[in-house]
Amino acid sequence: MAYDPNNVFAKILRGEIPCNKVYEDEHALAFHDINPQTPTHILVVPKGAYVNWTDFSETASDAEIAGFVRAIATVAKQAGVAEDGYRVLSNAGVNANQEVAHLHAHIFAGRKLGRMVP
Ligand code: IU
Repeated sequence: MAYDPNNVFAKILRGEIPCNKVYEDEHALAFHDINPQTPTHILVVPKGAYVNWTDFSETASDAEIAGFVRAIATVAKQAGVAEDGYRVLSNAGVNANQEVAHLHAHIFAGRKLGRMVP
């Protein structure tokens, strides 16, 4: 799928739409989900223009990939949920109900989470 530069996370990255930012570095931006499903629900997005794991893994640099993964762990620690535990989830594609076509990882935390079910 071609990357749409007008997707909402692209607009957030460009500063055209505000977000409740919790973390930013060279490779990633993290902000609170606008419709939280758990007491802590943060989205981490890579700064590059990637739709999903396919184009990210095939075209991002190793530094971008490492930066994104590190940002997820850093955000969880910074949010104070690393000790008690959290869930990282990323929807990719239609069957997973990916709503925003810019790669992102959800961090869910702040309460006991149910078992993962498809
Ligand atoms: P999904 O993995 O693509 O299904 O999740 C997209 C998430 O982006 C979803 O949890 C929305 O609540 C969230 N979101 C947001 O935080 N800010 C927005 O402006 C929009 C969606 I549109």
